[in-house]
Amino acid sequence: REIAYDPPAPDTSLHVRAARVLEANWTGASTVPSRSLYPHQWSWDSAFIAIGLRHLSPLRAQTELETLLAAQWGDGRVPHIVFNPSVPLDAYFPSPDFWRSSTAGRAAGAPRTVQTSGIVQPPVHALAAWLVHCADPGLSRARGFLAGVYPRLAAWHRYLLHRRDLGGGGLVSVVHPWEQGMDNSPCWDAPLSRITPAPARSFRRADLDHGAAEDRPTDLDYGRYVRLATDYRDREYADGDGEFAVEDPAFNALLIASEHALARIAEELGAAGTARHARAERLTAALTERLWDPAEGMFFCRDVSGVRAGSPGEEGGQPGTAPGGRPRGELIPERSVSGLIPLLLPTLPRDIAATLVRTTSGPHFGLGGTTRLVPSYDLLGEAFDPHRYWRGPAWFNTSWLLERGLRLHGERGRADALRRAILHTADATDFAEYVDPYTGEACGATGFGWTAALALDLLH
Ligand code: 9WN
Repeated sequence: REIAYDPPAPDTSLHVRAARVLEANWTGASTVPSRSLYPHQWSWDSAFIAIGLRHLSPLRAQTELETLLAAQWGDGRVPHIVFNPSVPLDAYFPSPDFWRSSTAGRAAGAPRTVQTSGIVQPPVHALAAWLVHCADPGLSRARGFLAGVYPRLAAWHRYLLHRRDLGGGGLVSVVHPWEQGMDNSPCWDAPLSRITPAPARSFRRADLDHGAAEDRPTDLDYGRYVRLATDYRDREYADGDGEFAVEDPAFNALLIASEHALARIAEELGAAGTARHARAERLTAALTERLWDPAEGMFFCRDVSGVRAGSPGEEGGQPGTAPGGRPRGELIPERSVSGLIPLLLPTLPRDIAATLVRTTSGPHFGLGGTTRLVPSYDLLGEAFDPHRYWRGPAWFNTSWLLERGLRLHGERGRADALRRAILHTADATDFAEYVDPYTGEACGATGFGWTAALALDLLH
């Protein structure tokens, strides 16, 4: 006689489902952002993923960061993609044969054993390493985790501060929209318009095999991305001569947050963190000086393409400064979520933090009113499109960063509401890559790595 068997109800809590996404995207030494769209290791994705993974497996979280840092170049840059050699070349564009890291990157010290891209992404890594350590200090100490990653993280920050101060005013510039991570943000429209696109027939986009064309960057955008990356590669990834250089608020704010984290890591390792905290302070002052717009109540990008660092301003002014003491280059008048992210900085002047909170909930971003999560771009901006990638949709990493910022600056009610909205939307969309900021409708891939990881982090 058959025994009646009542299987237990499947455990489908958000926690369990997020853990399953991270399990499914784990490749053995790192996690892919998405099995379909992004089948390799991405730099800032890995940092966010490690922040969530630490709650499931501190060992895997440590490994995630160690794998990425093992692909670091001799000059200190951490590449934005580490390619998985077992994935077919045509699964993602641009593939290793485009970047040619082991040949074109030789002068900059690209590794010989792994293939990588030659550009970078926002430096969230020291912050992630510190948070991963804190999840299990015993395991971290036993494995010498921080001692192993510290010199690599220090070299990474050194690369950015020494080779990428292209505006000459102490901040780091990105040389490609992919570096900042918000690929087709309207902030890049003006500086990109000067770039002659590579002919459409010279490359084949793989993203359109998996993503809807109307949710992705356009072919014209891609032509320009390809041109910029090709030129950088053909200069053997030497910094300083490119046609595109922009100081971005989020990229620099993440560097500052990571520099504070690096100070803590140094202290944990028995060294002094004072000089690093002081450097983070100086960077915060430069960020405010160069990118804050008091009239608009937020930070903006500064286009420093063509401004040569180290060349004194006319009439012998300071590098990075025009006669009269004004910073050189122009602010780009587009409101991006990037301009709110400095809220995450602990020592931001109080009035600036308070203004940023107001801007976040005002008509341009609508948080707590018309929008569920923070849109990537100005709701009232001419280029706003609720579905097109970084031109309006809400993303989970930026909302997570703002949740931290709101909490840090004592905005508990708003932080709690944003936390609930992030968890609800991650749950309802099967961990979407990005969503319509008004309706929460899923766009792009589902089962997306950092969405699952950051939801997990907020559950703890
Ligand atoms: C180019 C992986 C990455 C993210 C970026 C996001 C997108 C790549 C692409 O995917 O960029 O790096 O092919 O569109 O814009 O932020 O890191 O998830």
